[in-house]
Amino acid sequence: MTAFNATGSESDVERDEYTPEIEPQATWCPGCGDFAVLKALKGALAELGKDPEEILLVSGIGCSSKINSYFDSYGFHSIHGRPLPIARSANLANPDLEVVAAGGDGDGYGIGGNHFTHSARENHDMTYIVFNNEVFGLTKGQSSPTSPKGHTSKTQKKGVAKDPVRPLSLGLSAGASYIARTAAVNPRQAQDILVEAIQHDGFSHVDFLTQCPTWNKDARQYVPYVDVQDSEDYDFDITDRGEAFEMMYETENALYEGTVLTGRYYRDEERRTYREEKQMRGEMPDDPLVERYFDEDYEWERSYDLLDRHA
Ligand SMILES: Cc1ncc(C[n+]2csc(CCOP(=O)(O)OP(=O)(O)O)c2C)c(N)n1
Ligand code: SF4
Repeated sequence: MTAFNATGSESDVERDEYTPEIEPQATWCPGCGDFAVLKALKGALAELGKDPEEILLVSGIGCSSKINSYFDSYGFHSIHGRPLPIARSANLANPDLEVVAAGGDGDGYGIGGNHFTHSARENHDMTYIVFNNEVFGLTKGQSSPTSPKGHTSKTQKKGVAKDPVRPLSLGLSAGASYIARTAAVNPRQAQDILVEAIQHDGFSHVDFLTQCPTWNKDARQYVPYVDVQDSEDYDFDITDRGEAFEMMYETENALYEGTVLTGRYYRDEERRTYREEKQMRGEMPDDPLVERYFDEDYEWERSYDLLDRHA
């Protein structure tokens, strides 16, 4: 069967091609929002006509990071909070790979928060999907960086005393050049957003609201969403950083007041990726490391010169 993408062009790649031949024993709970991310990602890559061998999926540790087990492509199931450094290096070594990094809100906005801000700052060409269920799922329900103030859990019996991390504003202030939020309850929008994020040249940050019915029954992820881009009330210029900040401020407050707003918030097509910036400065050769590695005639002296010059 042929898949059609948002612009109507055809792709011969089917969603099922990303399903491993030997399916692992499912360890995601019934009703977990992570299934929706998996489906949307497979759908987006199929829509784009990407073969599984063109993809590298790098994850951290957490329920969400188990996505690698359910996905057939090159993969790297790394350590807690560390998918981005691995994804960055892979992208620099082999820019032909479509690099997707994935993990939970604890993984990305907590322990890996520093990698998140600096990957966005450097505008590495990749898509980063954060499964935001506002809780630590794998370790059984502790409050996470996005749990709202007052959220009670086994570790926060009297309720979280801190304000939550504001992921969209954080991504924008750090320098991500594509930012969107979508939700497991909205599969069509989720797939469209992942198509755009993957196509975007630069660091794409997708905050994906997922539900954890096992440990976070109160999450607002079940509340009906409003698509900011489709709503007449939210007519703004997606390329204007100031307007994006205002929209995010409104959205991130609204989330904690009970309204889930999702959609695209920011897109900067002009900004150079890290690779482009380095190449423009003559600090990175045109031929990627992976090609040099497999090229028996490669003059390694050239790389050493380059290293010396920039040491
Ligand atoms: C360095 C390190 N610290 C802590 C842990 C324990 N740990 C594993 S997963 C996790 C949090 C998972 O929550 P999140 O990243 O939000 O993902 P989810 O399980 O909700 O998808 C923690 C604290 C670990 N594995 N490694
Ligand atoms: S514990 Fe929560 S996040 Fe983990 S698989 Fe179950 S429902 Fe999903």
